[in-house]
Amino acid sequence: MGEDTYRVVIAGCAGSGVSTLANYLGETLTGVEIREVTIGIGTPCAPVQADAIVYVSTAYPREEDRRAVSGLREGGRDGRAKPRLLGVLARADLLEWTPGSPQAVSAAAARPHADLAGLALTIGVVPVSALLARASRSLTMSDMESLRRMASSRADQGRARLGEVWWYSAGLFTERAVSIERSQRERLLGLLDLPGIGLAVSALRDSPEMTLDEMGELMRETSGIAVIDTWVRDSLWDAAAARAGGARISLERRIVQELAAGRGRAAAGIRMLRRSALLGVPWAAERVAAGAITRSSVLEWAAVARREAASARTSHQAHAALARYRHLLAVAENIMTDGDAA
Ligand SMILES: Nc1nc2c(ncn2[C@@H]2O[C@H](COP(=O)(O)OP(=O)(O)OP(=O)(O)O)[C@@H](O)[C@H]2O)c(=O)[nH]1
Ligand SMILES: [Mg+2]
Repeated sequence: MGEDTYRVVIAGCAGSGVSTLANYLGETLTGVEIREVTIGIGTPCAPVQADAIVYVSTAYPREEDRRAVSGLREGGRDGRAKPRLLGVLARADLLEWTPGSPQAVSAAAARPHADLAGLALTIGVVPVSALLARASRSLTMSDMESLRRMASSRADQGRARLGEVWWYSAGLFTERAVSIERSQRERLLGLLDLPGIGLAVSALRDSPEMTLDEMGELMRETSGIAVIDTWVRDSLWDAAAARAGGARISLERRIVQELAAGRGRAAAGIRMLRRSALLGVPWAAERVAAGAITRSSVLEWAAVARREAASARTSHQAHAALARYRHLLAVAENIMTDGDAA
């Protein structure tokens, strides 16, 4: 793995939901290699090199899951710090869902299952529906049109919100939900699965005016994916900062040597150091921050990073925090210069 490559590994047993989550991350993260690792039953997990690892668990982790997690914990990145490791309880939309029930699905409802899986695996586990997270980005106007047609087919009957027989299985849905084309039934099942379609139709029965954007937002909210988005970007940001911290220390050492040997051109060296302070990664904190970025907010983050550098317990953490601090100072300086120029 090269200096400029960042890698996130999505690991889990076959069929656990690895590819759906990996595809979501591949679609939403730029400049990162997403690698899937399938854990075999009975074979030890080979060490992986990554900046962050997401372990996809089922509700009841088995022996091979436990073995894989402890193997992955030992992994490193070219002898650097250990990658961060987070557990995900996949297909969380299905866990508390009962076919035919009017109860709304949500990944959050699977929280107790995730906690139990976390206890078994001895890592933090968050419930996520990667399927609904992907759907939130790929639903189209014609999907909305189909969902609307299904919602309006019984809107006037005043019975249970999802009382039709086809809510009991994907097979029944494919055969019986005839208010929309068969190809659309199949597409919706692939995109949302039955719980997701039920959620969308219920929402439209409650709020017929709902827009495509609002539906996307509902799916994203229900999917619980925001926790993963934040965690992955934070992990990458830390990895980028630690690398930059290491690189900068060798640059500083070189400049000091040059100066000591009387060959130094201090001004050029300092310019180089200042330029190297900026981390050009898309997941840098100030790029993903919500709201306006002002010089004072950036300086506040810098102060936090400085405190973290002072209280770091490992040299890896110290390098990362110091690099974050310098990056944020450079960002603040840029904001100031841009402001002066305006
Ligand atoms: N309802 C629901 N289904 C999901 C979710 N994630 C994955 N699935 C479905 O579960 C099945 C397996 O998902 P994959 O993501 O392909 O799992 P995998 O671990 O890559 O599986 P293999 O490559 O076959 O080992 C597919 O039919 C997916 O559509 C989810 O969040 N919710
Ligand atoms: Mg797969």
